[in-house]
Amino acid sequence: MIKRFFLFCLLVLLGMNFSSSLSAAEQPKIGFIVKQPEEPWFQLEWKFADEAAKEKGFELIKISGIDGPKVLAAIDNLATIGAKGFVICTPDVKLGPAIMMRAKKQGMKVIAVDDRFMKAGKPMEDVKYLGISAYKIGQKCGEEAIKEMKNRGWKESETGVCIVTFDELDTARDRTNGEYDAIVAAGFPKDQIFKAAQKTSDVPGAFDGTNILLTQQTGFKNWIVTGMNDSAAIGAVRAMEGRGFKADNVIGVGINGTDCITEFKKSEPTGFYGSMLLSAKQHGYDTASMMYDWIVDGKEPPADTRTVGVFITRDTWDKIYKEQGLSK
Ligand code: FCA
Repeated sequence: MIKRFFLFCLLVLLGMNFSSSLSAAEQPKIGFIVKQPEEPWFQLEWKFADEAAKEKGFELIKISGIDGPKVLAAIDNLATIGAKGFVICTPDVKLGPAIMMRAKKQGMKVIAVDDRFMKAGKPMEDVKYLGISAYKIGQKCGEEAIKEMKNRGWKESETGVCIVTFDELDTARDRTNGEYDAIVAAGFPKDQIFKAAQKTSDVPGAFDGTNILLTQQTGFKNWIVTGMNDSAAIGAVRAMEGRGFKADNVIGVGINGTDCITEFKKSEPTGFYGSMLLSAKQHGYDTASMMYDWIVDGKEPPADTRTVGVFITRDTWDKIYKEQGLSK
């Protein structure tokens, strides 16, 4: 009897060992390539994708793909180690066809996240995509900025609007068009709304673009600044500070709600007023999970998923972060 019991235990233990080593070896590998790994937004996407990997049991390979050659090399490397698919926020939407060609050659599945692939100036609708409801989110930024302008009792005639634009990118253009339209819809004079083009979609790009605008427009006491994301608004706020416009005279509104937390945590408020907090969890966790289900169960992801956002400010972000399980 005792002998039998020990034999049973031994078999159970062996079985456990065997099955766990088997599953480790058989865990599918999934790549997650991002264009700007230094942005907190992309770090959060990765973090949530990692959570999906732990829960579902796959290996997530996080790769920085800052330009075309790096992305194509990353796809080849992923194929070499046996990955069957990847999620990507491409550094350039025009790389879409080249990425798809390489993925096809390597027999890999692709989900585009955040930035949609373009071919001959049109979105590649045949590539699975998860992105934000860009225009609506932009509109909300415009509405919130105008609301705050009214709260502060600023005179319209003394206020300029600076919209930092990055028109090469569809999702960016939709966002800034939404911002512009909402501000115009609120009755704000069109000739006091200015676009400051970004050469690069980062803080220095927005800083430079806004500085150029500020050398041309010197007559305003107050400024509303907004753009495609937090980096755009932060760059513009820094340029404003350089010209003496501080928190009391600047309403900066961003998008992402992730790259602006350092602004909110500063002991004194800056001109960065608020941001549309997007769902990094859906962008990271959901896309990675969809890729897993596609590879393992053959379940195709939806063709086009759009996510929404919620407005946060220096006063509300902490509470909303806690509610969403984002606080550390
Ligand atoms: C783009 C932007 C990011 C983020 C994302 C949802 O990729 O560059 O900052 O806003 O869309």
